[in-house]
Amino acid sequence: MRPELAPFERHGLSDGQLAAMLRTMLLQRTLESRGFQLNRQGKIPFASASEGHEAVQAGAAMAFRRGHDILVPYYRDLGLALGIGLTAYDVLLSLFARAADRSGGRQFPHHYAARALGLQTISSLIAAQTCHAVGAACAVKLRREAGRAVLTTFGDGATSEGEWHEAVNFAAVAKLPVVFLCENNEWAISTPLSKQMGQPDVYKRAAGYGIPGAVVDGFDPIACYAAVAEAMERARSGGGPTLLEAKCYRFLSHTTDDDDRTYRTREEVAERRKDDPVPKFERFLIARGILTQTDIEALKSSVLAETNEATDRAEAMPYPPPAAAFENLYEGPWEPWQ
Ligand SMILES: Cc1ncc(C[n+]2csc(CCOP(=O)(O)OP(=O)(O)O)c2C)c(N)n1
Ligand SMILES: [Mg+2]
Repeated sequence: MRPELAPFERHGLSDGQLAAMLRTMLLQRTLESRGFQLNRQGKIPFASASEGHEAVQAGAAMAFRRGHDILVPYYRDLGLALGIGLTAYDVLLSLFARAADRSGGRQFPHHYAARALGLQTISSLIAAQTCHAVGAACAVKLRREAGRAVLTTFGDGATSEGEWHEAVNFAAVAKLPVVFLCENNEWAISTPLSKQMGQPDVYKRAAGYGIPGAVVDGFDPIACYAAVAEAMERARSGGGPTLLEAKCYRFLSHTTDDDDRTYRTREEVAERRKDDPVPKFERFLIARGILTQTDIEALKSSVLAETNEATDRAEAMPYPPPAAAFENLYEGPWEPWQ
């Protein structure tokens, strides 16, 4: 007989929500390797990597209230975007830069936007999004939009930028409804954490701004959900900003344009892979009797089928016509974030 497992704290998440988080994590991983494959086949110029960030993003997405909250993410947030409703087809249209992409094929790959989902367009400039998020939170407060909060994400490297400090400070002074979530993966391209900051904990800086700060295991989607849900609820109910830090790791190169073998050892990466959050969460859900191995195989087949179908459909779509390069620049009828 199997020994009884100690009960786990599910923070109100149903079995269906736990399974949905795993599906998002699996879809993220499948879509991401599709991006790398398409790049190596010469079909797309570029793709980002987010392996190692699946748990924090699936947890954060589950804490986001679609239709109410605003998400101001960064380029490594594929799983967060999927978790709040972006589709595999949207992602592939972005990678293939087709006319049907929401930006008309003109944004950088993995720089999504979807107004209906509350997903604000991504800025490539490190930390710039934290100021955009504070602006959005300021608008929410001035308009007295009750029950609405802004979630913004960034890497460890972004916390060295002046804009990051200005954003957190302004939000703290004005008590804005915003949550700052650092996805600390220990690297900023080739710069290790030890060359980025004098001590390794980003969340401790919260004290310097007079706001709550907390750290969470970024490989545990339930813990990440709980931390983000609590901070978002504080923001929605007038309690002001929070600085969260999720400790995770980047398993792949920075992007398809980078080769991490030039600056970190294979041993380091292999060691961190032992804690890979995706198989870890699969094992957890099986051990708790929430899913069976067969259920997980079915989920994997379904995300692969979805990715294959979206790849073929997006690839068959036309590029924007050359004249479209001049549309939506200076005048004419256009809406931001379309
Ligand atoms: C202002 C600015 N400086 C430099 C860059 C080049 N750059 C792109 S990603 C990156 C590393 C960012 O690292 P981190 O914030 O830890 O996020 P991660 O990519 O590790 O998730 C840098 C330096 C940039 N995009 N913008
Ligand atoms: Mg980093």
